[in-house]
Amino acid sequence: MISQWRLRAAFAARLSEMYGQEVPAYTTLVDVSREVNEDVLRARGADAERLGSIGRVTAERHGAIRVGTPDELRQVARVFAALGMHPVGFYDLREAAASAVPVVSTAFRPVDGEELARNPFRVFTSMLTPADPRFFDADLRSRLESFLAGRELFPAKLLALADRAAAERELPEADAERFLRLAVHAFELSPEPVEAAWYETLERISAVAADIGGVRSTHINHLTPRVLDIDELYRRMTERGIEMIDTIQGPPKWRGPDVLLRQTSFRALAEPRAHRTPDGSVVSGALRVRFGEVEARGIALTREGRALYDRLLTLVDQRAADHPEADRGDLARAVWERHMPGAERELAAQGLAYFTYRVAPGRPRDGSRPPADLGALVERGWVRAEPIVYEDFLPRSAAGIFQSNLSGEGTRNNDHEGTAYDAGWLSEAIGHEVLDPYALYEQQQNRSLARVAGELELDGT
Ligand code: OOG
Ligand code: NI
Repeated sequence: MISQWRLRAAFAARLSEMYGQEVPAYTTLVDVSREVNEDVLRARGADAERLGSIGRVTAERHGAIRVGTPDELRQVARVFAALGMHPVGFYDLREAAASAVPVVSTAFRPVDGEELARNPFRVFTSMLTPADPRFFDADLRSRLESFLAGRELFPAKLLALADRAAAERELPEADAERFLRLAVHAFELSPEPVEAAWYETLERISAVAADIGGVRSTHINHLTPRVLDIDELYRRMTERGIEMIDTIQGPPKWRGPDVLLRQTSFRALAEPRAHRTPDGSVVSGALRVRFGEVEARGIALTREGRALYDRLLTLVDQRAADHPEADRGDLARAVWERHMPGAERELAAQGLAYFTYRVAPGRPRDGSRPPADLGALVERGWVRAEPIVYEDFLPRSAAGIFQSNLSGEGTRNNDHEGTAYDAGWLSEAIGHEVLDPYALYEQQQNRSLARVAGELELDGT
C-alpha cells in the first residue's frame, strides 16, 4: 500500500521531472537552489534548519495551476484531496494588481505539522472569473463559458482513483502508479494546436484569461523550489545570464528575522506551440506563459503581525513614490529597521508571529517552580520557542508574479462593479471549506502551549 504522503511526495517528484523536461531552465533553477542551500548549511550550520530540515527544504516545491470554472476547481480539489492537500486561504487577485488578472485563488496544501514535515507540497490554484463584468462583456462571457463547459481536464478514471485515495488515505501499488501517471499527465502541456483567433480575443482582455480559457487543457504554470538565501540565488542566476524579474517580492532583505515569504522569478520563456489559423491550417508559433520562480520562507505572522506587514508595505510605497530615484530595497530596509521588531523574541512577546513552544531539555531542576507567564518561562530557560514556518502565499506578491510575466497589460473596465467572490463562495464552489490559515497556525501554537502546561503542571494540578 502507498500512503497518502508517499503519493504526494511521488506526485511532486514526478511533476518536477516532467516540468524539467518541458522547461529546461527550471532544472537550472533547481540546481542553483540546491547549491545555495548546501552553501548556507555549511556556513550557518544548525541555524540554517531553523525553519525546516534540509531534507524538507530540498524536496520542497509549490506549483501553480489555473482552471476555468467552479466544476473544474471541484475536480482538481478531488485530485489534491487524494494527496492529503486541502484548500487554505482565499486570494482575490482581481484587486491586487494594477493590470488585469481576472482570477480568484486558493492554495491546496497539507495542514497538519507532521504531514507538512513529511512533504509540504502545495499548489497555488487560480480560477477564472468570467462573470466579472469589469473584464468580460455578456457576449464574451457566454462564449467563454460554453467553451469551458465543452472541455474535460481530468478523466473520470483519474477522479475515481482520487476519490478512493482520499477516502482510504492510501492506494494499492498498481492503482497508485495508475493514479500518478494520470495525474501528472493532466498537467502536461498539450500538443493540441491553439485556436489562434480565440486565443487572441481573450488575450486582449488578459494573457491569463487566454492561458486558461483559450485552450482545451490545463498545464502546470510554474514549479517553485525553496531556497535558504534568495538574494544569493538571484545573483547566481543573473551571473548565469538568466533574465530575472526586477525585484524580489515580499519583505526586504534586512538584519531581522525572515518572515512570511520572499519570491522572485525568471521571465516567461517562449515555448513552441502550434497554432490553428481561422482558415484551419496549422502553423508553428510560440507562447510565453510559463516561467521559473523561487522562494524563501520565513516565520508565519499573526493577524496583528500581518497588519503591521501591510502597513509597512504602504509606507514603502509612499516613500518610493516620493523618491523615485531611490532603490526600493534600500527604502524598504530603512522602514523595516525602524518599525519591525528585529528579534524572534520580540515578535513572540508582541504577539506578532507564531511559535511552537516546547519544554526545554535543560530546564532548571533545582525543585523551583516554573514562572507563570510565557515570556518568563522562555527567558529563564524552561521553555523554548521555535518559529512556525509560513506555509501560504501573499496576494500582492502573487499578483506581481502574474503581472511581471504577462505579455500585455490587458484591460479592466472599472465603470462596472466587480462580482463578489470570497472564501465562502469558494468553499461552496469546491464543496469543501476553504480553511483559514491563521486558525491553522494558531491551533498549532495552542496545542504546543497546552502540552507545555501539562508537562510543567502549570495549571496547578
Ligand atoms: C500563480 C501566481 C502566484 C505565487 O507563488 O505567488 C504564485 C500563477 O501564475 O498562476 O504562484
Ligand atoms: Ni508561485
